[in-house]
Amino acid sequence: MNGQIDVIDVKSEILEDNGIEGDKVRAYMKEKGTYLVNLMSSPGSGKTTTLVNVIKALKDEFRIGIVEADVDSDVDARTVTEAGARAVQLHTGGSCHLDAIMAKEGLEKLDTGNLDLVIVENVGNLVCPAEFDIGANKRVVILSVPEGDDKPLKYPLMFSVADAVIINKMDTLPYFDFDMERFKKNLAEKNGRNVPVFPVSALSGEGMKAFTDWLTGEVHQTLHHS
Ligand SMILES: Nc1nc2c(ncn2[C@@H]2O[C@H](COP(=O)(O)OP(=O)(O)OP(=O)(O)O)[C@@H](O)[C@H]2O)c(=O)[nH]1
Ligand SMILES: [Mg+2]
Repeated sequence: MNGQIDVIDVKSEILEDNGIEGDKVRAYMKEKGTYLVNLMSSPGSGKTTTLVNVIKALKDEFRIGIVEADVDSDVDARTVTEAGARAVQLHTGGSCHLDAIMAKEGLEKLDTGNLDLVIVENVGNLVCPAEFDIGANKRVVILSVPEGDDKPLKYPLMFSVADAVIINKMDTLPYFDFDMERFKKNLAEKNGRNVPVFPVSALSGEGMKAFTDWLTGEVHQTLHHS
């Protein structure tokens, strides 16, 4: 043994026409006049808790719908409904991600013609959802402090496709060795677009206004200039 690590590429073929399906969803949403966000993270990073903050902050500004995607259960759909959004729950039947065709089923069910902003909470996973373009205007990735600042290096595709990154659970910073500058350096290595980073605590709501302000600006810019 010489200490060399064998790296085996095990990635299977990506659906070749998913990009085309993503474009169809984008055209469908444009026609409806609805802005679409694809929200992705590991399980438990705080997607649903963030959504509750966003719904509470923006429900007077926008008519908001949520598509929840999980392998099973409807707990998240119930949580966001209680917060004041219209929601549908998709079960992926064991699949670790949504593709554009699955997402469109949820969007049609939501009747997006009456909505300004739809956020898809993707299946909790930092690998598979990154590979699928579901036709969103923006892809937002959440990373929570306990997961560590090295994640862009380990899950490069997810961080390279991100249009914005939320760093959640900032209230736990004293207990972990998460270093924000190191994170930003790791992110920049995999994503050269200088995307915004929003440090927040979804639990307390701290920092969330910067994110909801950014999102509001993006929605207005897209819906009123297209
Ligand atoms: N301390 C702390 N806990 C948080 C914060 N945000 C979320 N949590 C907790 O983290 C746990 C998971 O949060 P969720 O919002 O359900 O995470 P999720 O990403 O939607 O999880 P899945 O849908 O299962 O992938 C819950 O117990 C939340 O209360 C935060 O900012 N700080
Ligand atoms: Mg959730």
